[in-house]
Amino acid sequence: MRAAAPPGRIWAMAIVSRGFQGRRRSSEHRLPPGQYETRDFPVLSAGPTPRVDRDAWRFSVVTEGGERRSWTWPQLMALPAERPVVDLHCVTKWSKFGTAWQGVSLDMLLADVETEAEFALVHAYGGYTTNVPLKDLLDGQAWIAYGYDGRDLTPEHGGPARLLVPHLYLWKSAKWVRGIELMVRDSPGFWESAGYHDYGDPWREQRYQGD
Ligand SMILES: Nc1nc2c(c(=O)[nH]1)N[C@H]1C(S)=C(S)[C@@H](COP(=O)(O)O)O[C@H]1N2
Ligand SMILES: [Mo]
Repeated sequence: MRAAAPPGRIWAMAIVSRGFQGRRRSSEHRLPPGQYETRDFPVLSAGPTPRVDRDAWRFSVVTEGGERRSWTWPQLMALPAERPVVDLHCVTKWSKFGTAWQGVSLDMLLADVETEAEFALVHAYGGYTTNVPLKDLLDGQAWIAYGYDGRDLTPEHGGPARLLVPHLYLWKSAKWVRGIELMVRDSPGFWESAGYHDYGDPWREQRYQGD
């Protein structure tokens, strides 16, 4: 019998579609341990904001064998864009729910790259680095994001483009991203070398080494 959906089903669908506007769960359940919710979008940068010209901008992937693939800005723009809506969690304890981005999935950029590497060191214009296991950049978990809230990503927040890997603390989402170095062995980035956790899962509160 498929004549009518049971009332329970209709109610569930209403909840689900509300979720796409950004209130999927009550805020306690969206908030990892030790975090608080903010509506602002704070800017956290370890140094000055680099101004990167789109004409000169490149994004490169370099394998453990030294093979390089690079994309210019028009080449990035020509790739299919996704519009992830995600919660952000900064290690300084603020979380921001339902942020709306536009960017290219790393699945797309890494699809033709042949590698045995299990680790990635992400490099940014300005010299910032951060390490992420390669598998955390795949399967719809990470993007090269160039749009935020329907507009171009501003330089303060990492424009022209930043990494977005929202299931890890936000220091992993390198602003002004310029490339990914694939590595057979893990190597710490900027904050990881300064005592922050190698992996940085907010739900396991992996803030510092040893957490
Ligand atoms: N290149 C670069 N990326 C960076 C940083 C940085 O200093 N340089 N700071 C990180 C940290 S600690 C955080 S919390 C987020 C902050 O992103 P936002 O300024 O857009 O909020 O960017 C991350 N990415
Ligand atoms: Mo941070």
